[in-house]
Amino acid sequence: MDNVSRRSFRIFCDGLFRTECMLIAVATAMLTSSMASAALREYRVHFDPSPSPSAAGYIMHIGADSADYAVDFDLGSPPAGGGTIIYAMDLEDSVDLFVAMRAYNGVGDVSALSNEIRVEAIIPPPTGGGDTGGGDTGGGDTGGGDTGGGDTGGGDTRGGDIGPTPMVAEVKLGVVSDVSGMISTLGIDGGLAAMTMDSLAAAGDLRPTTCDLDGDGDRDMVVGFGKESRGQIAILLIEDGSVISVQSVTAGTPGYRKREGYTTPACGDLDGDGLGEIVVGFGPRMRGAVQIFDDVAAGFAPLTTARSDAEGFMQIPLPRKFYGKLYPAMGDIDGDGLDELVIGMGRTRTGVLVVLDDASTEFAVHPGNQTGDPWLTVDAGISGLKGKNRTFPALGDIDGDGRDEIAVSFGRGSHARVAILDDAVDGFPETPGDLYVLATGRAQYAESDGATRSAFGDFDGDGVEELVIGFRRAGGHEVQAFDDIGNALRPMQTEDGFVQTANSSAHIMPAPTR
Ligand SMILES: [Ca+2]
Ligand SMILES: [Ca+2]
Ligand SMILES: [Ca+2]
Ligand SMILES: [Ca+2]
Repeated sequence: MDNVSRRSFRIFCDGLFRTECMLIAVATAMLTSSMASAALREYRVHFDPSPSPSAAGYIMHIGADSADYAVDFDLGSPPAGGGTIIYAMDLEDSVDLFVAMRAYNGVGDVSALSNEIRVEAIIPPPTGGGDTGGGDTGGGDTGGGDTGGGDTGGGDTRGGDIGPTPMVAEVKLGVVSDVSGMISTLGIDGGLAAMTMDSLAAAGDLRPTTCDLDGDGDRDMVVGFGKESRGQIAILLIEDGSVISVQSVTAGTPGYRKREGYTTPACGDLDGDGLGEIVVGFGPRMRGAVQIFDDVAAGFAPLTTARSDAEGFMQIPLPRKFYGKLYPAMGDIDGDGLDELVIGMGRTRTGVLVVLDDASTEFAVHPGNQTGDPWLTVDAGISGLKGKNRTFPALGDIDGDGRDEIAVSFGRGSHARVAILDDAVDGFPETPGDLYVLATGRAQYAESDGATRSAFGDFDGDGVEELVIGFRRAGGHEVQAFDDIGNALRPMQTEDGFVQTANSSAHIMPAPTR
């Protein structure tokens, strides 16, 4: 594995082509010392899924010698409902690589290897010229043929000279706390800057979210904490990167605060007046209720509506027998200027989301949901979780059309896949072709843990939002940023999109303040 570095592969399994899954390898050349000289290459490899109905997933094998594979990656299965998988991994780019596939079934039996394709090494450009080199080398032209469980079709290759999109210098990607309770922000160079202090943050369980609470055009932050917080939530108004006001609210019933106490807040403008409201998700003891707090002008008092009581508690429609946590998020999925309320859930049989319309409709189930159920199923092709699916939504306009998409992160065992649902107008959210599944994280993390958190922000200042992904445990010290859809979800800032802190035990929670 020592020589595995610097080349990233992407795999798309596109639901529009049910019988065909495409594998795209993106190879990014490291070109001498010139910053702007990285060349991006994409390799497309098509393969037909195994004809066996018992095939549960696919493994990609890669080696530096033909038929001698040093590393393998469990790709899981393509989403049953269709969609696109993009799989990124870092690989050596100075040697030819040989790639083959196997299918496996639910009890771990594996098929014979498919035929093999070769991905050619990237030939370094002449040095010293200072110009961007790269050219169009690489791009293994792969033959067809079929073997075993997979028919590996021709790999059509695409050259290019596109490097990672640079971010605006002042972008902060997430927050981290230390044992003193200091909450720091992660800059694009991996540096940490102290933002505020909160004794509740000392336990290391931060649940931050960002939005414009006071209508001044920049983002503020709301932070929930773990059990020891007993429902306390910090509200940080931020201007020019500095915290100018700290307020707090206490969420949950007295019994909840005592026994579970942790909170997952979201914020957004539910009534379209330009000021952000706060919605808080809880653990199982709140039995599927969230709590809504009004905006800063109302002193963040509980918001009473036809659906929420005097304390702001509102029951969310739940699948039967649901007994888990709720993870709210907000965004404008229909472009009417009011934010919808999207609720992710813990411990469900499949990935489930509830999408409620804004406050003007009293949080009715959003009409974009045509399923007949109050919830939507999000199938990212993750198998084997057995009732332990968790969905963590985030909303942002990643295609720049003025309506927010929903990114859904999942828990442990999800191979670091993130599903992206198009907005409520352009096919929201059940059209298979509109469900993208983005494979994130380093290959080893995706395999061993795979839990992610997503957040959106405009990191390059072009007015379109990008996506930042956070990990945990062994992956917690870094986040990974992806450019918008118009820029093909390419990595940002670094060639693989990772921005990391020097402290390997840090746990960065994605929470862009831009
Ligand atoms: Ca509002
Ligand atoms: Ca809306
Ligand atoms: Ca959009
Ligand atoms: Ca942008």
